Amino acid sequence: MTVTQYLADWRPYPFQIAETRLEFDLAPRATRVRSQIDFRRKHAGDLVLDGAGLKTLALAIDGRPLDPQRAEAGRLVIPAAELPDAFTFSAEVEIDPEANTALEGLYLSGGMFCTQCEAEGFRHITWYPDRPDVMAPFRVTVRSDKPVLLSNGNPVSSAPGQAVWHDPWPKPAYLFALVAGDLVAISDSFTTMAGRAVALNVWVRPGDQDRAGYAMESLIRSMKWDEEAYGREYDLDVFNIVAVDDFNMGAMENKGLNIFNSKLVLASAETATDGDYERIEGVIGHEYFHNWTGNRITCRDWFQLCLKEGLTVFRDQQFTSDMRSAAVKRIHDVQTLRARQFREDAGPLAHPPRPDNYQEINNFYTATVYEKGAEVIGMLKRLVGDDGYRRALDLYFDRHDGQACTIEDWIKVFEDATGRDLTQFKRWYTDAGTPRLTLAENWRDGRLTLTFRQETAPTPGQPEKPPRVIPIALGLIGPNGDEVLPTTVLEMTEAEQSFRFDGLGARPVVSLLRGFSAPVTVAREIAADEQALLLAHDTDAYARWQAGHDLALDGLIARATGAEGGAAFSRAIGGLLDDAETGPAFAALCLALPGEEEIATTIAARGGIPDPDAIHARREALARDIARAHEPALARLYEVMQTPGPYRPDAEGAARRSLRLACLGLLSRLDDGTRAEALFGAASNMTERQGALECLIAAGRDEAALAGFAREFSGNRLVMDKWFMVQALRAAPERAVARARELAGRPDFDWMNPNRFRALIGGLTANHAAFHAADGSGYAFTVDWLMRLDPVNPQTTARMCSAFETWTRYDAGRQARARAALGRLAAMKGLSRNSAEMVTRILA
Ligand code: 0A1
Ligand code: ZN
Repeated sequence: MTVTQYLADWRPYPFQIAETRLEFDLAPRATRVRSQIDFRRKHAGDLVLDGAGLKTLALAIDGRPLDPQRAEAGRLVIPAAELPDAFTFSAEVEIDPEANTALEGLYLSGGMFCTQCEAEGFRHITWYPDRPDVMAPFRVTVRSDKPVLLSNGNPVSSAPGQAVWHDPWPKPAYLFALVAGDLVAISDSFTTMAGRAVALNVWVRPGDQDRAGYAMESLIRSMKWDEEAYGREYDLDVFNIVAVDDFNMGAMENKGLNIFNSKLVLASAETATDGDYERIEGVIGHEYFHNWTGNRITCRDWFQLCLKEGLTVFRDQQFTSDMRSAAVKRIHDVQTLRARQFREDAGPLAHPPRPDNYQEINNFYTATVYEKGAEVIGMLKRLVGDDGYRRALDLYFDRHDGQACTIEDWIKVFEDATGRDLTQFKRWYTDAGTPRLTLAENWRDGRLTLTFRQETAPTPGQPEKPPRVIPIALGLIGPNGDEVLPTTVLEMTEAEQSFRFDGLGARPVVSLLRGFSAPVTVAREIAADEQALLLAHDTDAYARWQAGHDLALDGLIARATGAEGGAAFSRAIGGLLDDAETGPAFAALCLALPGEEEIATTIAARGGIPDPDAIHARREALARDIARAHEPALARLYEVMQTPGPYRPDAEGAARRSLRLACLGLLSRLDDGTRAEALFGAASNMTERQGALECLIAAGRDEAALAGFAREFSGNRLVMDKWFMVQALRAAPERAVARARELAGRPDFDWMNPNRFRALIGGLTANHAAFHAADGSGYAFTVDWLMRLDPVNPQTTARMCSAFETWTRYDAGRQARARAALGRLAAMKGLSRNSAEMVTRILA
């Protein structure tokens, strides 16, 4: 039976909790959990508690036993008539962490006890009001023979076999955490702006300490940044981070005890790439920033998820821009948004940043809630200005500290702090779909008239799309490359709207949507030489990159549909390579051709049917043409961009390596991987190692390199994940499915580990032409594995179903094969609620 939850059905919980006390006696097969919860009545109503998979041994109210049989599947209801206004509910339950392969609640990872309670994991631990608007201080006793015993808050006492923790800050159950294991810490301390000392620990398995330093440095930078940028100070005596190998997501912001997927903690030059380092810094920041945006102020219900996630992503993006290059970060974020969120918004899984119904909340940790949620905040900031934003955030923290809030509360602080009416703006939160902005230009007697239209296609459940407020940042570039109008923000509020610019000498080129000022797609007539002018002269880095990217995309689409294309892009690359040394990261971004998925998306958006094989072949051909046309410059840059001296994971070094690898990628199309082989043998860092390996795989010259890599890193799970991933992702499409199948048969394909599963199966689904192989082998292989994983780990299975969200854009043959594969999954006996919801929506 599927039950849909509706936002409109939310009702306040009848009770508040004065304190929650928990005692754990940990054992792999039979952990005992004793709870005491002090309830006080606030409103009329029964006591309703959530529980899942619990063996209930005892229940009591104020010490008077209740029959444990009263617990039904999933719920325990005690009628109001049986309850005084203030009472203590107690329970004793038994749970089995070792059997918990879903990694939700209390489970074991590599012999270590750990928890994951967001969104509804706590009900797998004990009976509780498992909803984010019920907040309580927690006192937790952990008994175990493991040497390190951790929970939220401050340590009260610690002795061999037992530790007591107290978290004074009221929190919902989803922020509860417990860890018990054989762990070692690297430790440091941070003095807050008020002068309080905070003990910091990053806990890892013995032997991993030498790879935890960067996580610690990132934590310290995050704490300092949040004080400087938002005036937010940390509020406990200790901050613990624990790295675990088995984790469904990236990391989790449990109060004072963040739990991380080990791939977002552990890094060394030899084992992690520049991208890994940047992600570690960003996610450490993200989870730390949640302490204020998520923990001190949390969500009233799960429909409001983007209240904490959109804002915290926005804050981590600001942090990374401040630590690294703002321009490069913005372009990366736009790339991710387009690749993941625009794709989601254009298909059957489209939903607004604040949905109003769901079946399984774990299916809503999406690019829309996270990344679009962040874009919406970026627009708000642009509309109210930096000062308005700062005033609104100060008011938010002041007004709502300690509360569980809604998007309405969030919008209200902006209205109150700035005096703006944000009624229309709110549609960004409630409406799904990506607006398509079209621009028509009229030039006459020194006057440029820009007429914009906005249109949003219907999305599931939302046929009508009224116009939204769209901040359009633009500038004007004269024909000689000079900027004749600096960045100006137009506020579009109507379906169609014109803006005039007078007194211009010669017809300028519009540099549109500077800084990607709104999450929209743009359709405009622009000549290749105008795009080249923007690429050469625009003052806005994002708009420059976009101009080059559009040139490449137009060329690729012309080719993919049979025509010649890409010559203008190739010419523009010439100019770019000449001054690549002054901005290597930017040059690398421009050199990277649009991916096959993006080409397919663009073809579909323009009303065509993408042919994955043709897209692959023509993209390869353009890459080869560009390499041939610019070989000397690329070869020179490849040499010049070496980074001598010891590896440092900073933005500068990363920029040089990214340009070097972009050159190598193109050159490998000419030298059959000769340079890549040399680099693979000589590289002392994983960035170049992996970059070279990817080139060798694409060139089909990978046997020795892969064998050497596996020999060297067989003991390192995270590095071996890369080994699995790059093969599935980079193998030539005609070989990839067979290769993935072979890899899946290896004894070290530990598929119950989410990282390993995602590496191989996710690697293949991201190999566009392989996943969409015309014979359906990519679809069938993927579904075989999803069916195997679903009973073990529904969350990870369900998330990976989104590989199929674009299936209707392909030809009839592929559609039939995708439908057949999805049909098998849908018909599977005992399919989880998580996957059932995904497949139903995808097939709808
Ligand atoms: N709140 C975390 C994300 C997260 C969500 C669910 C999880 O388990 C199902 C785990 C982590 C974040 O935004 O980082
Ligand atoms: Zn988050």
